[in-house]
Amino acid sequence: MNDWKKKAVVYEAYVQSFKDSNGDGIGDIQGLIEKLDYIKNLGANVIWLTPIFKSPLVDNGYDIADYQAINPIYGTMDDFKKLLSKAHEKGLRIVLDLVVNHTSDQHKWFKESQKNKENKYSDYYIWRDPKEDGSAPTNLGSAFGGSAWTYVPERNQYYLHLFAKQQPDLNWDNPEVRNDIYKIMMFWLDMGVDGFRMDSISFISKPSKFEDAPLEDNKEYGAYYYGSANGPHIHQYLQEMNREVLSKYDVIAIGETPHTSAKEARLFVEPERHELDMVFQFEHMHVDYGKYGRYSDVTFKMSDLRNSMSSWQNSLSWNSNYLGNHDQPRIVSRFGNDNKYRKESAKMLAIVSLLQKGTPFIFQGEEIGMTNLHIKKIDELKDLEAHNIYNFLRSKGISEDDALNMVNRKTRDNARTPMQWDESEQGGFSSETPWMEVNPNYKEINVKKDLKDPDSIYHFYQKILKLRNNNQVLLDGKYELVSSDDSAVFAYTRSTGKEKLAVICSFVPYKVKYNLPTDFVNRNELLLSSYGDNKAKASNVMYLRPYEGVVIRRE
Ligand code: ISL
Ligand code: CA
Repeated sequence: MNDWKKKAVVYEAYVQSFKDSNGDGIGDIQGLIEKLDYIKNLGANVIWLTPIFKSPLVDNGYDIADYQAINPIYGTMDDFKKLLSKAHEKGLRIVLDLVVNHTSDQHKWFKESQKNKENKYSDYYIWRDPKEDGSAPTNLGSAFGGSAWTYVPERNQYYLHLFAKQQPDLNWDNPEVRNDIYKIMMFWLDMGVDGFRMDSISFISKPSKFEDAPLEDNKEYGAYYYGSANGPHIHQYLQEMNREVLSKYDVIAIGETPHTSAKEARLFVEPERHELDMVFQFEHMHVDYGKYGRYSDVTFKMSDLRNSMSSWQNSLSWNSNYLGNHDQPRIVSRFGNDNKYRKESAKMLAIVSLLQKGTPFIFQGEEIGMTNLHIKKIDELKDLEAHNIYNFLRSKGISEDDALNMVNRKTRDNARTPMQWDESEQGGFSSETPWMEVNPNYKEINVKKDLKDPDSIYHFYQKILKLRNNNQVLLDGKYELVSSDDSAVFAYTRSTGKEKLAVICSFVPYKVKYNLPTDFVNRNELLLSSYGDNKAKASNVMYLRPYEGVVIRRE
């Protein structure tokens, strides 16, 4: 991996909720341009934009109707070019979301494809005949609920959609599909875009023969990823994409790979395979899954989080380090404490994740400790996933209150509320009513406040990123877990031949005693503490305050 990629620090901007520049309540490209310095000053140098392309927005833009057109609600192609050049002037790179496991059903390819079996696009999607009784080819369910197959009378066939029925899956086995995708990629790369985050990329290669999936817990449908996660030709296609496109540019390729084990993930990212630079894994996002999967009323155990993150650190030479994104709850609400210790735990979570080996990813709002939204009525939620799940939970006899609580903990809307810029109405996000309500705590939690306060979460992110940038050992150094039997503290070291740092993080709301790793005893220097003060050198024991995170150097 070349130097700039190693030093990349990625800020994920969920565009429609980042900054509205023209008062229509929707974040836009111009708004992003206004805030480039904000992102740069934080210490990020790459911005990943969630999809900004033409889309009917059934899944907030992850349903693309034209890959080469900007959705007018975000601005124009000229605005985008301006963003690109302004960002480049400031030394910031721009990464786009490439959503090519599926398109929107409004894409011209699909509109043609569904007409009959004889046109140029008829084989662009995954079409299968009904069963003899006319029912769907298999029991596969969609990720958002219901069957993954939808019937189209014109073809007397079903098409596959792992996600919403308005998101038909592309047929990557068709070389023309792959070619068209490569052309789209080159269109953006030739314009100067610096890389892609590839949505759901582990699902692109489908099984040649679809089969019924085993049904768990009297569910009606089989798991959506059954047979499609890491399908038969996935690596052949990614190597082809690398050969045909990526290798010709100096760009970054980040794959989103749900339902991929660490062993399988190696095949995507080990450099000699010439596929992608890194992947987003999901194992550590499953630490609080329960009987109802993601939407269960379960709280994570720190040791599970530690084991999962460490095993990925040990398995891959480079990781994408993240705790949250636009699909996940707010990290301080999920893994920290969004009440009394919001500030302390937000800082600690930043240390624990961003200093592991790999690329740090910061999702907008994490840097000021934004929290989950606690809605009171299901109608207040926007996300289609939340509504489907709520109905499913209710159908299983779960009470309204309990179902709402389960959805509140995990709904993707938690991450999608507008960015809280200041204490003015609508949190300074927009002059009008935003497309989605601002979290009512915006007067307490906002950027303006954090920029003023030297002890803020924002300023602490700056410190962490500076530390990473100025210490080669944090870029290249080996990751080693210190102890795997401590229930309160997640500690690891980063080391090269001569240098060694220890990152020590408490996950509990009280003071804990921590015995230093032997080689740090009596010889350590404090580089960073989330409590900001300079403690006296620790001899062999450290007393960590609630949610305290520290970085020490071996002397
Ligand atoms: O839903 C999941 C876990 O709760 C994941 O397994 C899911 O498959 C994965 O997060 C895929 O997400 C991406 O593709 C979706 C889109 O809705 C998400 O916003 C995007 O990040 C479909 O394009
Ligand atoms: Ca706008």
